[in-house]
Amino acid sequence: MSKPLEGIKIIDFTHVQAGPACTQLLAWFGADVIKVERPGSGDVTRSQLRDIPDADALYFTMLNSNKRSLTLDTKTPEGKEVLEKLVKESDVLVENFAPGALDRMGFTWERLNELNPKLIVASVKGFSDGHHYDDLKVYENVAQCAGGAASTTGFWDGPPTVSAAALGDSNTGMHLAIGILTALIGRGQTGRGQKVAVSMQDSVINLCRVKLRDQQRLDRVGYLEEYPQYPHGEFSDVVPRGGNAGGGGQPGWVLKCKGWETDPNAYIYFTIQGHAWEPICRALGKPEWISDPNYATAQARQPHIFDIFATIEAWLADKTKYEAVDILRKFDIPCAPVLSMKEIANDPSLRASGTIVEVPHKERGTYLTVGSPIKFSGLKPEITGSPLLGEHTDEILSELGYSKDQIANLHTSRSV
Ligand code: CAO
Repeated sequence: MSKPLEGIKIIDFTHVQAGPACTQLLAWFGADVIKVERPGSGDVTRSQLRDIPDADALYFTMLNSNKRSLTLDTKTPEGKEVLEKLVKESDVLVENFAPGALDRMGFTWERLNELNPKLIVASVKGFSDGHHYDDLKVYENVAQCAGGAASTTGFWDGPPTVSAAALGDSNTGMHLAIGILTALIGRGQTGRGQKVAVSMQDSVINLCRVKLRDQQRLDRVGYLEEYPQYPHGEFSDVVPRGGNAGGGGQPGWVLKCKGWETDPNAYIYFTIQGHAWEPICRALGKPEWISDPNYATAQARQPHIFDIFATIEAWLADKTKYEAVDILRKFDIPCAPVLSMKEIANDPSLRASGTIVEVPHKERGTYLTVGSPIKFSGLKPEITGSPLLGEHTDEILSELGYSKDQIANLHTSRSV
């Protein structure tokens, strides 16, 4: 099966998570992604949080599948020359170095554009260009705090809380991938490359747009009826943390199921969809609630929504989370079990769909990773293991026209 991005060559000058998540996605869909890494050490994640001594850590392997690895010291004259050759032959350069690092290396946008006017130069930074924090180095949780996610996540009586989901890192990488594909289509129209920049703060804000919605509603009316603070608690002038409340017009909460006393994940998420009220009442064995004026409308339910959740929890007390969902799904009620990572790793449906895949690796044997969450009718992305450090150095150099002797010299000078 041919892959849509076959023929697109990408210089993957990325590290840690935000950049690698972007280029990995493009590699799945057929791009030739050449990961450029410092000789000797490589991407810092190769050795971070290792579970097997001396083998590439899962942090690296799970973000760098389907790529080739070229070791290159881009600060030596020989290394710069190799990079320049690569730039002339590539379609995209992706980087997520600290602000100014690429310029300090001598590869400003102007220089790259001069070397290859068709090149798309894509960058992740913590903050956008011109922002008063644009000189900052940024990691995941910093972005979640600067992007409004932390102030609106967690419980009202606790501190701002970050999410386990990589809203700052992988999410930014996904935004950048969209930017790159857009620029590639744009290049097809103009014949010219361009600079594509995505900031981690902006990407988090983009996912927090419903909280900006809430800020404006709060400014106007002084309360937010879908938050647990309504109607009994207090609102200040900023969007509060709403615990596990549903973020839209459908109230919901995480509810205890059988075994919650010992199993930290024996819970389901239960949504009270307005038009599903009748089936909910039937599922719970509370048909009298259907026409009771205290329960019949969403507005009537809101003041005592937590009493309703308590009644549902009483119904759930003798049911596992799976049993509960199996009953509720028959009534068309939007709900799901709270799944642990262990359950996700072993879920047969996720294995069958290719969302969780086991891939071979030269040092590790096999490892589990997340495959493409995007499914196509005409493409089945095949996930391959991540490359060892410098595994493809000689191969890539010879593709660039270097002779065996020249490659040997580059090794001797430690430029590759
Ligand atoms: N050859 C030679 N030098 C190389 C090289 C190579 N192949 N690859 C990297 N380097 C150099 C860089 O040029 C830089 O050198 P200078 O500081 O002398 O300019 C140096 O390595 C360190 O790069 P860095 O500053 O990007 O790395 P760091 O570990 O200090 O910071 C991070 C890491 C992520 C905080 C920073 O890169 C950053 O803020 N990136 C942008 C935001 C981002 O993507 N964050 C998400 C990370 S995922 O959680």
